[in-house]
Amino acid sequence: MIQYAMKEGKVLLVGRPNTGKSTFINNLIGQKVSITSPKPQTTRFPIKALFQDERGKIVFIDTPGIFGKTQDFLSKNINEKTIQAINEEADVVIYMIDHTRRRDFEEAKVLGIVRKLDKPKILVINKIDQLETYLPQYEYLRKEFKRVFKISALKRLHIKPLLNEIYELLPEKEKSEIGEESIYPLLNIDSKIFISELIREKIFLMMGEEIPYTTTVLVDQIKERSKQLTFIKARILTTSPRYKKMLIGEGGRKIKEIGSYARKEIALATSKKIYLNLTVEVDPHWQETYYS
Ligand SMILES: Nc1nc2c(ncn2[C@@H]2O[C@H](COP(=O)(O)OP(=O)(O)OP(=O)(O)O)[C@@H](O)[C@H]2O)c(=O)[nH]1
Ligand SMILES: [Mg+2]
Repeated sequence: MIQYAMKEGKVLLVGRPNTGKSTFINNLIGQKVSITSPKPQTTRFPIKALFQDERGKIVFIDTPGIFGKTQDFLSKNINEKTIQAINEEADVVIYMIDHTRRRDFEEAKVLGIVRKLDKPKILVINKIDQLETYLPQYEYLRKEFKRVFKISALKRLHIKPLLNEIYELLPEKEKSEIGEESIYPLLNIDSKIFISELIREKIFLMMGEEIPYTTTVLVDQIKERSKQLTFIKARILTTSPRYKKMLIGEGGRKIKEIGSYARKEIALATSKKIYLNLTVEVDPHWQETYYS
């Protein structure tokens, strides 16, 4: 009998905010493991997700987008932690860019970090389904990256050749070294993180520009009331009474909308009926408490 060694390794996704890193991972895995939104820095901590097929196993590590300007505590902290995560071991690095946005100092900052990484790198130009382009501004990168792929993470275009290349670059392993316990998918009713991330995503999608950055979500309780019904208690923390008012909305309309949208998705993902008790609280110091 011929024994084929399996390929196995870690692939790190790096890029400025909003380039489509989380969308790429979700669409590759086939379920939501990392929340996405049109707002920058939706992802706040590295998220690992396991991809498997007949060729082997790949742990994708999604990272928060690196901000160019970091004046506030939260984004400074996220940047620092992301850079730490980037420097941890990975077998392959995917540097993802969004050709629909101009190259600027933020892109230069990320490129500076990527340049220092002594690992096989792949340049991925995402959002090729979009016609508006600044691609000529990125052409110079072709000299630096031997491997360049143009994809659409959203429309799932040209993902296959990229995946083939990743497998080419990964080492062969006689025996799997991946500990399943350390890996999401977060799609699990017991996961407080998964639920708080889904609620946070709805805030990113349903509130104006500044509000999402003033908030975080804590899940206090997940309790099975019966075989069918699960009770969840969660709190949105925000930094000032003014934001609390906006999150609640007139007659409680906004918070109801956020809660209902999140509840439906949690129910769908877990095949359970969900009762979600969602409230808003003011905590001016949540960033220091939960992100340092
Ligand atoms: N048109 C188009 N939009 C995309 C594509 N990939 C992602 N997007 C959109 O780009 C926005 C950002 O996507 P995310 O996946 O949240 O981006 P990210 O890089 O994870 O962002 P951060 O977590 O903030 O670093 C979302 O509105 C996505 O729907 C794509 O291939 N084409
Ligand atoms: Mg993301």
